[in-house]
Amino acid sequence: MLFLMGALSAFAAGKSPVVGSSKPNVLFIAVDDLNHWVEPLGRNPQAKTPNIQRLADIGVTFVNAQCAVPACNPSRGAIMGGRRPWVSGLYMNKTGKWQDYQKPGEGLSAQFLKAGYYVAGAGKVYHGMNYHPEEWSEYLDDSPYSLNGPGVQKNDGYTNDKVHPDLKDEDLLDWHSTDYIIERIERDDDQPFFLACGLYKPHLPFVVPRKYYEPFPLESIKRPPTKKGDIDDLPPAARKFLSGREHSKMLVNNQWERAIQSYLASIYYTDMNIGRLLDALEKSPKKDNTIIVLWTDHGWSLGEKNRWRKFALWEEPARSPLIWVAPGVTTPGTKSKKPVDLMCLYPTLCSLAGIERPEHVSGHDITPLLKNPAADWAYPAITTHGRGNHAVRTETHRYIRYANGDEELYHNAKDPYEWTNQANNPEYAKLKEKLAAWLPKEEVEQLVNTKSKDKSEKKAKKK
Ligand SMILES: [Ca+2]
Repeated sequence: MLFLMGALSAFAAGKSPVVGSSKPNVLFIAVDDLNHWVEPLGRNPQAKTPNIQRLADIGVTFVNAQCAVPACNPSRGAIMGGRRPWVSGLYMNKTGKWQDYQKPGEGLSAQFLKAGYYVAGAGKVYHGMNYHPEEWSEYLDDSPYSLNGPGVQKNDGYTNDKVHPDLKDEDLLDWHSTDYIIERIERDDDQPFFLACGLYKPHLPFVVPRKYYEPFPLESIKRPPTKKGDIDDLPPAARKFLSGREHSKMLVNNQWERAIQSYLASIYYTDMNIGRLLDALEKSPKKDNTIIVLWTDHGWSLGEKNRWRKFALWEEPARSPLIWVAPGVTTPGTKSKKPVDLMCLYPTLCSLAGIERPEHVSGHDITPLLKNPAADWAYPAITTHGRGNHAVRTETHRYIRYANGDEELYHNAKDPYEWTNQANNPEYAKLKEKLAAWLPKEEVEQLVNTKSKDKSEKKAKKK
């Protein structure tokens, strides 16, 4: 009866009594291959990300956030589906489509849809630019748009050689994904929204309009710090992830600085689109009732440990920008040093919106850290790259163990680039044991790599 009276008085005041209208909106920003070269994390002072900094200024930045998996397909599958690779079996980019591991209705957006939200998405939220249609009210049809602009091929790589002189902001899909989400932020209705904007850049090829290169003249570009002999103390299992040939090519062709320049330009372009989303929300009457979360699927190496890209368990490929704004919960401009991994997204968003968390969902609800970034936190962040290979990251250390038992241990607080593997130092034996206790006791099998299976079948047929 009380509820009915409330509804009637809302009518009298000229407001429509939409059920759930007090629920917070969610602006969910997913960025592809954006590493910790963003201003609030400060890993590379050359980077320009004024809008990501602006977001950090109104929220809480997690300075020790780690991906669940350092590859697009399994990272996104784990975050959006709520299952770690060792539970789902989705370990790598090539272990099948994420849809094979997640039934419609199990995903994060589906919970918001069921709770009465308007749920729309654009761009790369899941890998492969696709989604379960049942889990969204609407999704941007991206078929008219180009990922990289006219004339650019997927493998056109690391430098700006292929950038068309007249390439414009709106020639790239990300511009349109951003527009699509802005249009929905601006809608004047009372239904709460969950809007997911999946930005594809800075993913390769590093091709964005020319103006984004201008603040980064080639002669000013500095390489990240490296140490001669850094990789000499890596165990055999770790060496598989070094991709040395790619780095040699970079050196032979004198392209290291050019690649860094192009990555910085690509980040700067992405930051511009994030700024457009923030502008729209700032102007909206909904801004004080909208949660914002910015995350990236994993980090990226640019020559550290003589390697490039993601696909490894070290700090560069595993550390991920993660920033939250939750009105009434977070304090503007704060930082949390507590280690969290991106499995937190699903349970935390459910918790903040008062939506029941499905039973299959793992990961920690980090609401206590959103309220108090220095709150007691008992858990490390865990990253998995292939069955049996895991990193356990605390506020100060990283422990890596591979399927064959090989180990690495780094004192990140003293050795931020992980140059000195302390795994064989007896001083750390107890710490290693403590961190190893977080590793999964059982892991499901990895399905056969569908591509290599095709190849081996073709080979067998040829014979
Ligand atoms: Ca080393």
